[in-house]
Amino acid sequence: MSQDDASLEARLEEQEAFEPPESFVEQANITDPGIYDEFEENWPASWERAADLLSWEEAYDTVLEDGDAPFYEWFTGGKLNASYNCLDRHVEDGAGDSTAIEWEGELGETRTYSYAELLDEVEDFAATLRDLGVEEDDVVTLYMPMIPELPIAMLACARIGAPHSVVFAGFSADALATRMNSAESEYLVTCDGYYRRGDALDHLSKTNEGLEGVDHGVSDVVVVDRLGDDGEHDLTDNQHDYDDLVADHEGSSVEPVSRDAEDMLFLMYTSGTTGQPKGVKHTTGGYLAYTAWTSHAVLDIEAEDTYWCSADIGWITGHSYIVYGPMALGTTTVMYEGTPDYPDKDRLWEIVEKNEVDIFYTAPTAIRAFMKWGSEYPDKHDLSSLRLLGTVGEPINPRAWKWYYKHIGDEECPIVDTWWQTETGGMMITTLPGINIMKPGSAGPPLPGIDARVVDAQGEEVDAGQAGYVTVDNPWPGMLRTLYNNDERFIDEYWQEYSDEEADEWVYFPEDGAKIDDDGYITILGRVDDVINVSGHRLGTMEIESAVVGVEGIAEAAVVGGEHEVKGEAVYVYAISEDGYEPNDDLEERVIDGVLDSIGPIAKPEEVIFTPELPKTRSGKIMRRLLEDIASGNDLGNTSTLRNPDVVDDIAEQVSSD
Ligand code: 6R9
Repeated sequence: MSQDDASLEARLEEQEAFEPPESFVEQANITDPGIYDEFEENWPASWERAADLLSWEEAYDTVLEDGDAPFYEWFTGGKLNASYNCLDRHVEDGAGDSTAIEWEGELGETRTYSYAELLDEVEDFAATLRDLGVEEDDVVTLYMPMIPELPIAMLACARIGAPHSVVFAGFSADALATRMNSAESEYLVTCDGYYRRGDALDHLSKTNEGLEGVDHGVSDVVVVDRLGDDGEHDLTDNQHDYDDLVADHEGSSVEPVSRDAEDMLFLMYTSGTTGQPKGVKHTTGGYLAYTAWTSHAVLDIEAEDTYWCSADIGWITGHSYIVYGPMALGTTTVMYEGTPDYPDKDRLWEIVEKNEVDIFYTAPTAIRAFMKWGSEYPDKHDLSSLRLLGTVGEPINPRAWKWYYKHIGDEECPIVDTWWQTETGGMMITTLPGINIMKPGSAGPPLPGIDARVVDAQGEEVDAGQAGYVTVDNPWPGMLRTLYNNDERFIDEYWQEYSDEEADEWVYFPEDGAKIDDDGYITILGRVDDVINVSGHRLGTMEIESAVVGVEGIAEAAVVGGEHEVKGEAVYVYAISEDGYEPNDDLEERVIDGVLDSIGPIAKPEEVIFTPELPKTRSGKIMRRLLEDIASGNDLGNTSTLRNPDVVDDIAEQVSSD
């Protein structure tokens, strides 16, 4: 590292607030700070601004219908079609030739779809689905990896008014069966397989195993041939080859079905505190308006942009910010099939350079991996096309934020740290990149029109600096409408905690801990089950984690509470050392000092456990609950759904031998 670099690093490390770069502000979609007041003063009519980004077949007559709260309705009386909004209208406006999807397979092959071509594909597949017997309101399950047929199938479903339920391709056969059973879904679109680190994965066998667990009749299964000669392709009687079916429907014209604003667009299953996944229901008008609006206001997307969200479409982030939001705005959305380190650790930066990506949106866990691999990988590429960076999914520690800011954004790109959930449909707490100062580690203020607060257990707003819980006092268009077929659980999970039912005052509870500063910036501390209580003091495990990963030589860490006789709970640190650093007593000492320095003696770790990997869910979230059980010496139960189940035994052995 040169001396210049070293002093730059030192300056960055000290800096706690960052102004949005001038070059960004000059061209930003939203630059008037008056937008916050405007939303508040005119609420809920201010949400018309979001609805105005869409083309409505029939105008809505009410912005917000709150007569049956918390079963809110948005833009009632309005009619529209999501596939029309994401495709036809751009073609009608003369943008048929602009690129809709820029897809890259893991082996390096590419496919480009213009908006006109994508519309053709969607119409052909919509005609196919209809021919198979799919009717309006039938739930179609899509069990597919990151191949273009996935967004095509989603938009085809939307076109004929059949809600889709996408099941992440990395989920197990059991997960597929559970979701198809819950949604009583009789149609499935899947594929023969896909590539991971150069290997052809067999997806069809897993699909077939899942189908055995479906307890109602499945009419038809459509199988995309992704692998060609690399995949076995024996189909049963009700299974059809995608290409054969579509060839029979080539050139079809399928009118977009007119949907009520409140008609279901899709279901997305997400895990809850209990075993049964929750079927989160999103609707056509409110969801599409909300994702289009946040794509415009927060991601600063314009039709001319090339935009890349590296999430998987199997998660809500991919639904909202690969498919619906960006396509409603007519932008070019990049899709990548594979892993970021294949064939080498610069794969993503190669894709950014090649496609001249303007906006890049990813997860903190990915950024920490990039950091661990080292800046030589991004340094090999020209990333100067980038103008905005985003993160989502978990808190980002300031050190990773600054690395992202410097090594990917070259200090020229604002970073939006966007807090939201499957249930919220779109972003809720984040800076507006052309307006707000950025504070690494803090997501920012609630978006205009979002009444998010940080409250104590009684629902009273906490003072600046105090830990509390996030709540949202007013509804918003992108919110879930209910849990599929389970209104009761919907109320229990999200509204019971803070609402006053008698007074008809409803407060949404996302189950996240947070604190707020004097400027109204909210720092998310993690799920409330991650907040630990040490000797009567409430500590955010994420806060401690941030301190740990701030220590030189630590790449990644998870902090949990383990049961403790005297303190109630004690702090356990699981840490991965950076390449080139020995996980020895000295490093342990420095971790403990780091925590003491940044939080205080109350947070002093009981134990620091070095491990080569952390147990993660398939979606890449650290399984903190499991680490708590290890720390507490509890029975670990079934760990087979983890991405890396083997690591659990190794860690448990270390803890018990200490
Ligand atoms: C979009 C998505 C939701 C949970 C949420 C929170 C955590 C998401 C975050 C964040 C801190 C952020 N989360 N974004 N925590 N900062 N910017 O991830 O949806 O999979 O439903 O997860 O993720 O704990 O409650 P989902």
